[in-house]
Amino acid sequence: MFSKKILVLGGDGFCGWPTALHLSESGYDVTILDNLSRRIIDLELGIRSLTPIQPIDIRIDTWEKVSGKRLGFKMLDIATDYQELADFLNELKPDVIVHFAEQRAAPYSMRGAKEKCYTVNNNISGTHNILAAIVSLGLDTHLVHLGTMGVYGYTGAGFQIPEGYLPIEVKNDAGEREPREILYPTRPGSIYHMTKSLDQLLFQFYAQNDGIRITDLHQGIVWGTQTEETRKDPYLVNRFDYDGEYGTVLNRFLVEASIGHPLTVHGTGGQTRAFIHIQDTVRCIRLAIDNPPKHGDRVEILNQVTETLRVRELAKMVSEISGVDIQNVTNPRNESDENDLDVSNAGFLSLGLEPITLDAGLLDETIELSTLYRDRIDMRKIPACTAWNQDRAEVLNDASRSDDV
Ligand code: NAD
Ligand code: USQ
Repeated sequence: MFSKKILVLGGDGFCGWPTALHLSESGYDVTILDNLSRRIIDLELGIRSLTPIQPIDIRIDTWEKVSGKRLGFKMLDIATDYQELADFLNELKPDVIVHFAEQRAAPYSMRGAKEKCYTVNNNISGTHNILAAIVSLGLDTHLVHLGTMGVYGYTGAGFQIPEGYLPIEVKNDAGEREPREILYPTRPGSIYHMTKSLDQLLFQFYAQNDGIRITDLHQGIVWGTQTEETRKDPYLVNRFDYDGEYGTVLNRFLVEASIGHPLTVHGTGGQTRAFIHIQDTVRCIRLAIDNPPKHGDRVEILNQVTETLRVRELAKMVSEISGVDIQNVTNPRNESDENDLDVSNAGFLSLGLEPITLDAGLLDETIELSTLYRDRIDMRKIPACTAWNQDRAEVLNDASRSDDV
């Protein structure tokens, strides 16, 4: 039987690892490519995954033992090693490339000039190198990229945010109104989110100029840890970030709850964000692979989200199940304290996604995992200290001085 060859870029990461396992379990021939830069950033920041993730070779051997299926692995930097990447793609000739391999933390991307430059160079060059290699090798590869909801911005549009394209009307030269569709105007809130906005333009160009088939998934904040496959053996456990740079809001609240640390709500907590459980992430990727756009189509953009909630609603939910207090801390980010967010996810629902929602008992699973590994939690790494700009830095400094008094 023909089995699609899938290359998972960034397959050692939080979303990439469970996706690689899910695709392998589903019968695809899967190869992971990763430069292990996240493990190096962990060392640089003095942080580590809450869960004891195994080295990549042990992960791969364990999966073979559990499933009887072997994952390929290539260690390579897609942003700096163009020729090696092109040679590898030419050898593998993947039917599908799933692209997770970017620096993905907004706070890390705002730490300083070094991290801003790294994030832009890594993310933009990586994405462009893949596109240029597909064209120059004449590959018929479907590229599935992980984008972000943050490209739309969080200003509260006053209407449901569509999937990537905004229908507008323009007046033509004869003064008649004509309908058009344009890429939704981006309004990124961090350097990281900005790289995803720039990725979109690269995709638009290569789809239109070279007919590459591209699916761009605007994903919300991923929560949870384990999936059906990563639960099969402790050595397959997924990465879990809880620190102030890489930890995302709901996962941080769940870890805080497990150690009795007050839940760190930034500002009023009126920020509305979109969420998706990691199990749904891997299902969505498979649906995207199984439903590629046609040659000559524009970039297929799907919003990979299952629900929207305010940060304070999340905190209330976690506080109610754990009894831990909520603390409104000074917000280090330059963002609206209160925003509405209504976003369409009609594409994935029409492809058959049955969303997992927040009250599905999976909050308990993550709290249990945090409790199991509580000895690995470093309390000093919990505060989010990266200020978005000079004004925010001064407000944060003032707040910490008044805490000292
Ligand atoms: P992660 O940091 O856990 O994983 C990213 C992986 O990519 C790491 O293993 C890293 O070593 C690898 N990588 C980075 N740059 C590379 C390069 N130049 N060459 C080769 N490998 C490289 O991040 P994640 O949470 O798994 O996110 C994966 C993707 O999904 C990212 O693009 C991110 O923007 C997107 N996303 C994540 C979330 C979330 O909540 N985690 C939400 C929306 C979108
Ligand atoms: N927040 C808190 N307390 C915390 C941590 C965060 O109130 O302890 C707030 C933030 O100020 C922000 C919101 O929670 O308003 C979300 O922050 P986050 O760190 O959970 O998410 P974000 O920085 O947006 O980034 C994450 C992933 C990124 C992905 C994005 C999807 O790291 O890779 O692209 O979620 S989205 O937000 O939909 O664009």
